[in-house]
Amino acid sequence: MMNSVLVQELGLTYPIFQGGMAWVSDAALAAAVSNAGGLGIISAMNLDAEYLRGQIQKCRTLTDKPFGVNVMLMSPHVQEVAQVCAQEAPAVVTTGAGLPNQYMKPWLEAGIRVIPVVPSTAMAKLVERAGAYAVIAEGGESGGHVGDLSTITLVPQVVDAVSIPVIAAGGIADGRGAAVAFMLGAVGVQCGTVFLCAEECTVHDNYKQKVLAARDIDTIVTGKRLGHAVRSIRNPFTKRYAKQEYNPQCTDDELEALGVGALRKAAVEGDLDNGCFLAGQAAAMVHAIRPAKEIIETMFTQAEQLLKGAPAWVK
Ligand code: TUI
Repeated sequence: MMNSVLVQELGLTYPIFQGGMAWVSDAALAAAVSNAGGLGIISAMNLDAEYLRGQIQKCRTLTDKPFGVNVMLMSPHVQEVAQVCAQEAPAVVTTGAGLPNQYMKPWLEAGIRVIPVVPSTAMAKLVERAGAYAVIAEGGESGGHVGDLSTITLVPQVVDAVSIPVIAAGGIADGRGAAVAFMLGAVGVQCGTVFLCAEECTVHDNYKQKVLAARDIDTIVTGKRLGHAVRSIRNPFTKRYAKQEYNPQCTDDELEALGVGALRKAAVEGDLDNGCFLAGQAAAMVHAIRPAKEIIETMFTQAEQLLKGAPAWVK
């Protein structure tokens, strides 16, 4: 078994979070991960507060274990979503795509452990000062909204910059990645892409098939021109988008309009041509649809073996 502050203090069996993925991380997936001994996370994405309340309440009927909520800070509903978090008080709130400081006080007062995703040491320090319990240092290998640094450079720098626990994310899909995270000074990992192919994940089957078919170079980052770079699996949508991104005749508003609804089209409709299939570089390392419990247990059996074998490298 892994020895980690996340296991001791959050009541987990395995030090792994399931990332909050828009249109993917619902109560069913979160409960499956929590029941398997990790921390399941419901994504509030860009829907309203009542959607989130319903998902939290549903999750409570599916598991007695702790779970979390991910607040996407660019959501138009972020104020009311933040309020529902304070009212419903899940064990953990993670945040993404922005600085959460202005929302944190009511969460902390409700006894929630606030764990922001940070793409830099500067942001890690800011949220530490505001009372974050831990940070998730997410490298640009991840799917969705990406920062500039890679996981292998970001994690140790964040570990050195703050005194709160650091969780590593971005590019981790098996026990090798998890073992590396601990070597870099992290106390746990957050994984998204590998859980897209969890049996309990309710995303459209075409999405799972896109992940299963992905090769190493099949993801692409688009959206830099508008200031929010996102990584997804190459398809006709990303081809059209990338072309327009470099077309000076295409206005920013037109570019923005191209992306509207594309996540939903991928996750709910399985629209292979017009959907945006967010996934990390680890997509190519996902080879099967498996129960969440099996994904987690296999990962940590391998990580434990590797870490136990580490002394063999030293004479
Ligand atoms: O948030 C994510 N991943 C996401 S959010 C998302 S929805 C979306 N759709 C279109 C455009 C943008 C988002 C899809 N995937 N991961 C956590 C994460 N947070 N990665 C990077 C960051 C981040 C970036 C900048 C956190 C803070 C930050 O602060 C910069 C600022 O000035 O706000």
